[in-house]
Amino acid sequence: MSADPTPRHSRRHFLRQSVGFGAALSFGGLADLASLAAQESDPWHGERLADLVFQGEPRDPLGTRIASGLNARRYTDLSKIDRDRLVTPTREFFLRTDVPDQLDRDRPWRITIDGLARRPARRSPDDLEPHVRPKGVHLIECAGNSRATRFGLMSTAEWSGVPLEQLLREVEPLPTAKAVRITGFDQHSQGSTNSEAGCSWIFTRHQLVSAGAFLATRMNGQALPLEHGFPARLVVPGWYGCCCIKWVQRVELVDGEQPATSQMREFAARTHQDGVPRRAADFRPATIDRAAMPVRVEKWRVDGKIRYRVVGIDWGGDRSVGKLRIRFHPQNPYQPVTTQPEGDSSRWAVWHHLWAPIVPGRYLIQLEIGDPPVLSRRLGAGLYLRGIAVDEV
Ligand SMILES: Nc1nc2c(c(=O)[nH]1)N[C@H]1C(S)=C(S)[C@@H](COP(=O)(O)O)O[C@H]1N2
Ligand SMILES: [Mo]
Repeated sequence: MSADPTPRHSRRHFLRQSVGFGAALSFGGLADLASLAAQESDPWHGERLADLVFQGEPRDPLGTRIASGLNARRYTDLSKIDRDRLVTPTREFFLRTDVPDQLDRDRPWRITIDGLARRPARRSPDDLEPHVRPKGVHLIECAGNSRATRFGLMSTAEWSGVPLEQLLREVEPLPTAKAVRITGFDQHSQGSTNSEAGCSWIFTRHQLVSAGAFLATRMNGQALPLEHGFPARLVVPGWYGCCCIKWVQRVELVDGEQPATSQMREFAARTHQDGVPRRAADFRPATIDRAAMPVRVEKWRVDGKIRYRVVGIDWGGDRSVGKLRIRFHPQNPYQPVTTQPEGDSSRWAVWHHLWAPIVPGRYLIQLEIGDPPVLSRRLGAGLYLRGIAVDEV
C-alpha cells in the first residue's frame, strides 16, 4: 500500500522508486523525547547498537575511486561527519573527473591572464606562491549530487590560495572588461558517456569579488593533489562544483556579451537557470541553495529502551536565518530538530535529532527550513529525502 497523500510529483516519484512506504506512523512520544533532549548535552550513556541503512540507495562503494577519465568518481562517505570531524580528509574528498590523460606533467605550468587588459601576463606556480594565503574551510557540492551518488559528491576542505581579484588587478583590466572567463585543461583521449569535456565558466568581476573566489594551490595543508586540479583550481565559495575549474590554464577578461560556455549550458538546469540562456550574462549565479539531510541514523539502547538518533547536515544558502524542522512521515507535522545546526555558511553544520518511533516500519526522513522560510529549491523538491526501515522500537 502507499501512504503518500501528497500531490508533489517528486515525493511520489521517490516513494514509488525507492521506499515503498509501509503503514507505520510516528506519534512522537513528546515527554519522553524532552527528557532525552535534556541529555543531549551529555554524551549518551547507553549503548550504540548499529546504524540503519538508508533504503533504496545504490550500494556503490564510498571513499574509493570508480571508473576513469571524465567518468571517474569518488563519493565521500557523509556518514562519517561529526561535530569534531567537519573537514573531509583529502583522500576521501569527492572526485568528479580524473586528471586528463593528455596533461603533460613535465611541461612547466603557466596561467595566462589576458583578454581586455593593459598588461596581459603569464603566471607560474612560483609567481603565485608569495601571494598564497589561508582561505578557510569551504564546501564543494557537485550540482549533480543526488541519491544515485549517495549524495557523496560533496565534501569540505581547508583551502589556501590567491584571490582572483588580485591576479586581475595586476593585469590592469580595461573599462570594457565586464566579465572573466576561466578555463581549465580538459583534454582526455577518451570521451565521456555522461559529461562534456571543456570546463570553463564566465563570471562577472563583481560575482568573483563578492563570493571571495580564489585560485587554490593548497588543500588541507598540503599541495593541491593533481586529481583536484594541481597546480591551481578555482574555488568560488557558495557556488556549485561545476564553477570550481580544475587545472586552470587561462583567465580571460571579456566583455558582457559573451555566449555561455558549453559547461554553463550543460549545467544550466542543475544550477536553476531559466532554460539555457544564450548569453553568459543572463545566467544567474550558480549558488548552492540552503539544504539539509540526514547522514546517519544511530540505533541506541538507553536505559533498556531502543532510541534513535538522527545525525544530519545543513549547508548552502544563508544559515543565519531559519529553523530546521524534521518529520518521519509525509502526513505528520514537522517539528524542530532537537539540536539546531551551528556554524557559518561556508561549510556544513551538524544537527542531531532524538527519535522514538512507536511502531516498526518504513519511515521517510523529510526536512524543511522555516521561520522564516529560506530559498531551498532542491530540498523543497525532495532531492535529499532519505528512507529508513525500523525493525525494533
Ligand atoms: N578542468 C575541469 N575542472 C572541473 C571539472 C572538469 O571536468 N574539468 N569538473 C567540475 C565539476 S562538475 C565539479 S563537481 C568539480 C569537482 O571537483 P573535485 O573532482 O576536485 O571534487 O570540479 C569541477 N572542475
Ligand atoms: Mo559537478
